[in-house]
Order: sequence, then C-alpha cells, then structure tokens
Amino acid sequence: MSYYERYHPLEDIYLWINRTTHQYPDMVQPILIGSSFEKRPLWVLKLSGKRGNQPKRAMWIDCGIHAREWISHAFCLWFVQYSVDFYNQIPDMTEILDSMDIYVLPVMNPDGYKYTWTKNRMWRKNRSKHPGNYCTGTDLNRNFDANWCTMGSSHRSCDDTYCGLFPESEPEAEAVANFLRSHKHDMKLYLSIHSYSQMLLFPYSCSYQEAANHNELNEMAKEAAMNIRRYYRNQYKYGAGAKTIYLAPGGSDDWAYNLGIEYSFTFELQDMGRYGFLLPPELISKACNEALTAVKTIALKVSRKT
Ligand code: 0X9
Ligand code: ZN
Repeated sequence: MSYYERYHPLEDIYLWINRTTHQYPDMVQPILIGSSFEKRPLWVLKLSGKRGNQPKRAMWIDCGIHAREWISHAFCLWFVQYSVDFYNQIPDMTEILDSMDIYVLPVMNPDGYKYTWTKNRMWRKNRSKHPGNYCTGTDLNRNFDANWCTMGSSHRSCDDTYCGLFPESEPEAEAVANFLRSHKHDMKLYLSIHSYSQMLLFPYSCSYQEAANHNELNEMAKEAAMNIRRYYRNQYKYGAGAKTIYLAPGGSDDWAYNLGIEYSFTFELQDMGRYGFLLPPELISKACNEALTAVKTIALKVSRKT
C-alpha cells in the first residue's frame, strides 16, 4: 500500500507538506494563511503549471473542515500528488494546471484532526474555548457569514453544529475567508471536501433559495456524477444543499458563492454509511479516484469559460 492509501497523523501531514514543497519547488509553493485556535499553522499549497505567464484564474480546494472525515484529508494529499505526477502526462490535468492555479488547504482544522487521533475519533468541530461557553469546539462549517446561526445550526456550545460567537469567530474560518477575499477577483471555483454520503452539493444550503446559476451548477454536478458512475460504477447524488442533504447555514460554500465565486461545491465522499467516517484504508484509492474524476470534470468546465 502506498503512502496515499493510508491515513496519516497530523505531524506526518506537516512533514509531507514540507517534503512535497521541497521535492517540487517549481510546481508547489507553500503559503501560510493563518493559524488554528491552538496555534498550529494553516498551510496552503499553491499548485501551478510551468507554462504560460498570462494572468491566471484560480481554484480552491479545502479538506478537513470536519475533523473526523479522514477521507477528506486523504483526498487533498492524493490530489496534490496526482497533480505533480500527471501534469504534462495527462492532457486534462495539464490543461487545468496551465489555465488555473490551484490552492489546496489539506487540513483546515488541525486541532480537531489531532484530537481525532489522540482522544476522540468522532470529533467534528475545532477545539476553541470561548469565555462563557460550557463546551469546547465550534463547527467551522457553521461559522461563515451566510445566514449565520439560523435554522440548521445551533447556538449551544455543546452541540456538534455550534455556530460560534459570531461569523468568523474561529481563526480557521477567518483565515480561509481572508484568503478568499484577497483572491476574489481571480478565484473562479471553490471546492470543499467532506464525507460521507456520496453527494455533490452546491448553493444554497443556508436557505431554500435557488442560486442565480442553479442550472449551470446542476449541469456540472450532473456530468461529474455521470463520470463517477461511468468509470467507477458508483452512485453520487447531486443538487442544491438545502434540498439534497439538509438546511445548514453558515457554510463555507454558500459564503464563497456570495463572495462572487460563481462555481462553488461541497463534495461528500464515500461511503453511504456502512463504515461512515471510519472508511477503511483499503477503500481510500477508489474513494479518491472517483472524487478526482468529479473534480477534474468540474475544473475543466470552469477553466474553459472565458
Ligand atoms: O453539514 C455539513 O456541514 C456538511 N455535511 S457533513 O456530514 N460533512 O457535516 C454539508 C455541507 C453542505 N453545505 C453547507 N451546509 N453550506
Ligand atoms: Zn463535513
């Protein structure tokens, strides 16, 4: 089994980030976008093709907003390695990387991830402590400024969907929001990787309102799901978040969409509940490959838009 077909503790992922940026200095550049509540670094890897100096568009992928969704972290590592391996080898990957810079945040919630390895495998939130709160942790995917803390999230600190003190009260959410704000003119595509339930979701999840480009988002998700079915014989549902999974305000995808990133998706990777968050390592490669198919399908479409 290769490195990428296993799950890795946080310290190993930091070593991997270091190794990868040194091994591929002309394609992978590390960017520190902030730090977590417990002061761990939030590293973004900027992937870029070697050709073309024209001003480029960009896309974003974050993994590990939720600590226990280990296949998500594994996907970001898989994606980065696939990009450096197959740039100039596979036409789709070459085209994507020549037209867009790709910013990858492999661990958005390092404190929570560490906690799932040491204390509680089923931890979801970050590990922030706020004065006056009885419990630890805020759901980072309820902490963004998109109908923040309305129905579908909780204002009780002990709940798994606790929305935090105010939008971007959490350093992890604030760091991502600041970075995306500073790139709002070139950022064309936002992707957030979660698990589980095999879904390709797009705005809105914070209300039942239809996104302005709903049909276009739906077509993209449909084509991505079709490719997963065709190449991997696996079923992914797709649709607007609120109607497809549930009403859940304060999410990064809706916030990024409202910022002006017209193509915004949340992927829920394998499985359908047999193992749930405890997806065995033997299933990593299939889960990542099928998700990669969806990412490539959507990224190609976006990169070809004028
Ligand atoms: O509830 C969530 O945050 C996501 N599901 S998960 O099981 N991974 O927790 C779905 C997020 C969909 N998008 C938004 N709610 N904005
Ligand atoms: Zn999640």
